[in-house]
Amino acid sequence: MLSKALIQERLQTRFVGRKLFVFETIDSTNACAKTLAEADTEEGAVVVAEFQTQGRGRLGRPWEAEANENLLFSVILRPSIPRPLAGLLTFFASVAVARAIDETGTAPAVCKWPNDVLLDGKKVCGILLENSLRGETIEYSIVGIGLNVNQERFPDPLRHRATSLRIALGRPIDRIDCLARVLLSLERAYEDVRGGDFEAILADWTSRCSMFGREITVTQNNDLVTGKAVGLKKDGGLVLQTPSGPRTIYAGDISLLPSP
Ligand code: BT5
Repeated sequence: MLSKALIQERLQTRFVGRKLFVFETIDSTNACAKTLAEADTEEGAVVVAEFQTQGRGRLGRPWEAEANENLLFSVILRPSIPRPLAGLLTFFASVAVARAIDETGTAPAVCKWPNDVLLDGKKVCGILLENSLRGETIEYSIVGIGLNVNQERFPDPLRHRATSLRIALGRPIDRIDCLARVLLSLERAYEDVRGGDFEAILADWTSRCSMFGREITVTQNNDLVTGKAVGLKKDGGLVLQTPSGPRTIYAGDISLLPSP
């Protein structure tokens, strides 16, 4: 079981996770972190739960994870970066999680635009970034992370699309050790980006992404855009070469089309 004392014993961070809230069951760690951030809780505070009754992804989609098997947590950050860079925090979190996953001995973790981390072509982690913007600045950012750790089976329709560290490695993983690694990785990566320099993060993210040079489809609400993924803009926009010219996409879900 995850306990505050055991987690704090293993933490190697300076500030991330030093203020820690651990729940058995909660609606959503992101919702809780948001309430705490509104009440001026400090940067680096982390909310962890063993189970979420309303775990959420983007656009109100559910995040489903068995109790006591996974990592479900949210980090409060207060980066002093200009508003147009706010969306880049998703890339920072993806890269930080991917680096921590690599340390467990898996094949290199892959990043999928905009907010997924994959192992063996399946989603092992989803990230939900929720920013509170005031004028031109970011008041706070909540980085919500759902990492599948020891769950061995996923219900339909996730069965063929989700995986866990345990499935990838063929052995159970110490969740406290894993959480401590991810929080340390987040803190280290944050040192780079808190002042607005995302260059190294975007380079790492791009090197972990398998879609460039391939035909993909992006679904955005009811809009469907198909084209070749050619690059990532400095603000995180995905550039597609479409039959009607280049297009930059900022939100949506991508799927790779089969190679011809
Ligand atoms: C995400 O959204 O991938 C972001 C998920 C963030 C979850 C964390 S858990 C801690 C924190 N507190 C919260 O309330 N949320 C965050 P999106 O890209 O919209 O993907 C959601 C989709 O992923 C769902 O519609 C499912 O298809 C799929 N999915 C749900 N649970 C999954 C799981 N355990 N593993 C893999 N895929 C899953």
